Amino acid sequence: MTMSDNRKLGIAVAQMGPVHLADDRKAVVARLVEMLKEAAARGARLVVFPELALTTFFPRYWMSEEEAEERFFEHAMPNAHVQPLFDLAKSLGVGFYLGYAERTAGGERFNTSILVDASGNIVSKYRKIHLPGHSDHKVDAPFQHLEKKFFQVGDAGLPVVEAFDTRVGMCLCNDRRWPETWRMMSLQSAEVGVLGYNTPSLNIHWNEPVHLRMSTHLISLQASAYQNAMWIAAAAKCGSEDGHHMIGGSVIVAPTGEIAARTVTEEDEVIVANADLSLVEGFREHVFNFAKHRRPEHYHLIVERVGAGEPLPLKNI
Ligand code: CDV
Repeated sequence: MTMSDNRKLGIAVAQMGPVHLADDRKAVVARLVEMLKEAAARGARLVVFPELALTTFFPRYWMSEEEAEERFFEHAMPNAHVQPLFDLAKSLGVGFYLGYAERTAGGERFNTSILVDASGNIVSKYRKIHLPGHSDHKVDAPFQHLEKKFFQVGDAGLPVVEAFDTRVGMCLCNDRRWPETWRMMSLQSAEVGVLGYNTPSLNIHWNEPVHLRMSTHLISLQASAYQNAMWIAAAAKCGSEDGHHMIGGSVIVAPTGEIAARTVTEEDEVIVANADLSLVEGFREHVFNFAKHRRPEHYHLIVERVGAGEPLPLKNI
């Protein structure tokens, strides 16, 4: 594909290595600060951090909701722990995307992310919609996946916001596996989708071979970037958190479906791409010109049915 000089956005993904139970917020934020500095020095204007970036991936542990709130949730954003990140971003003129566990003033709990612009203002918030896992205690399992216990289903939709001279859509982890996530973004003309994830290498829900964890992750992102003609920037928290391994494979994917940048470690690592946003326009004028080619009158089951059901009656045969 030919690239144009017209519309470029320096996007960085700041992958995180493990965050252990013993690691405090101050130490974690210091790591984020270092990666933000590196990303800015390498030309990024937007830095994408992982889901639940400030703590270990705590839904793997059985505990009461009250204990989880006390240990792992943020009760305000920004707060004293993350303020250094906001201050640095503002002074460097760089924005960021950050996932964290949110406890609202009204006592609700969400798996949340925020988009912060180059002036240090929170310009959008997302609360995770596709919550995987379970709410009961699986006593025989090697670890838990308690997102359905600790979090409510998000109530902020799939937001797309004008920022960084483009439109940015936000989502978290399991959302990437659902085509509806990305279609909701592209129908709002998002040109960039940002994603943070924690993907355990073992899946306690079904016996999925370990190698498929990486391939289903990449397939989801590459297909979604292409089919929705958008850039996707995806940041992992990975490596072994107190013996619980999670995949890396943080990527920046172009609207061609090609991987423009990919991490090679399971540690803190910054990757950068100078994303040509005109690629989005090219696809949307031609093969994925939605206004010309989509046929929503034939898609009604997508919003009418949740689970799979019977085939529709045959028509005009
Ligand atoms: N944090 C996640 O949403 N993780 C899921 C796992 C449980 C499959 C994921 O889709 O990666």
